[in-house]
Amino acid sequence: LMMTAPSATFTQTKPTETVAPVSLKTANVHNKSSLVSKATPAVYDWDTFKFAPIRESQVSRAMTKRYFADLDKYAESDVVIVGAGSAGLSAAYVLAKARPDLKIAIIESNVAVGGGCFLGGQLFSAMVLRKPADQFIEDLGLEYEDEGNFIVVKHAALFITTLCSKVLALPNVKLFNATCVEDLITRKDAAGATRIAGVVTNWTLVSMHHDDQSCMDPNTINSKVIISCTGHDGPMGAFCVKRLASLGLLKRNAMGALDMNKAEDAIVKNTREVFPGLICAGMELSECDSHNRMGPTFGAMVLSGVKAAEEALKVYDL
Ligand code: 48N
Repeated sequence: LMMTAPSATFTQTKPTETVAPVSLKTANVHNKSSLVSKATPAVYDWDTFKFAPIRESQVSRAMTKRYFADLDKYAESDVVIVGAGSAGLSAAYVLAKARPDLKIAIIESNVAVGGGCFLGGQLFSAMVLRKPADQFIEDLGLEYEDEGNFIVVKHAALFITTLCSKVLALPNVKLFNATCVEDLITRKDAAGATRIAGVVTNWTLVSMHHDDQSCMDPNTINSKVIISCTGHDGPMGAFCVKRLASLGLLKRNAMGALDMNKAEDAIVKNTREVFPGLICAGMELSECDSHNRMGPTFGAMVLSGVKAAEEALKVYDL
C-alpha cells in the first residue's frame, strides 16, 4: 500500500440515499404483524420456529478445540503485533495482505480491540484523519467526508470495527485478545548482542493478579519480529519501550505535549526498529523518542502502522 502525495481533490463521496422515516402515525399501529414483517417476506414461522438440538459440551468443544489449536499453531509466529489499536491493526492489515504466507499473531490485552480509537476524542465520536491517510480509508472502502486537508469518518468505532473485521477475515492472522504481553523473550547472537526473539503472554486477568496470587507461569510465542503498538503511557501502555528500558537496553524519553503538526509527521517518519527484533509504531513511539502527542487525529496511527509493516518486510528476512 504505497502512499502517494494527496491528489488535488477527492470526489466527494455521495451520501447514501436517505430513506424517509416511516412516520408511525401512518402505520396501522393496532395490527399484529410488525412493520418489518410487512416490509420483508416472513423468513421464519415464529410459531413453529425451533433451533436444532445441541449438547452444552459441543459448544465448549467447538470453542476450546479451536482456541488451543490456534495457540499451538501460533506458538511459532513470523510476526507478533502487540496492541490492537489503530496502529497495530493497520500494520496487521498491510502485512497480512502483502504476505499471506506469514503467520501473524496479534496480542491485545483488552477484551475489545480498538485501544484509544472507539472515540474520536473526549467522547466526541467522529474521527479525523489528515491527508494522505485518506487513501488508507479508501482502501478499506469506508465512506468519509472530505474537508480539504483532512477527512472525517462519521464514527471512530466504524473505522476500527471495519479495519478489525477485514484483518480478522484474513486466514493468516490470529487475534489473542484479553491476553497481554507481560515480558519479552531475548537471545544473544553469536557476537553476544541481544535481540528480541518473541513475547511472553498471559491472560490479562491473570497478569493483573500477580500480586495477590502465586505468579502464574506464562505462555510464550517465538517470532522473528515484534511490532509493538501498545500506545502511550498508561496502565498497560508503552509496554515494550518500558520493558526494554527496565532491562537497560533502551533509553526511555516520555511523550511530549500536544502539537498536531509536529507529532504526526514525527511518529510516521520515526516508525522503525528501535531494538534488534522490535519495531515500534503508533503512540508507543512517543514514549521512546519523546515525540509530541497529537490528540484526536488518527492519520499518523494508520500510516505508522503501514510503515511498520513495510519496515518489517524490509529489515527482516521474513
Ligand atoms: O490506541 P492505542 O492506545 O495505541 P495506538 O498507537 O494504536 O493509537 C494511539 C491513539 O489511540 C492515540 O492515543 C491518539 C492518536 N491520541 C494521541 C494523544 O495525543 O493522546 O492502542 C494500544 C493497544 C490498546 O488496545 C491496549 O489495550 C493494548 O495496545 N496494549 C497491550 N496489548 C497487549 N499487551 C500489552 N502489554 C499491552 N499494552 C497495551
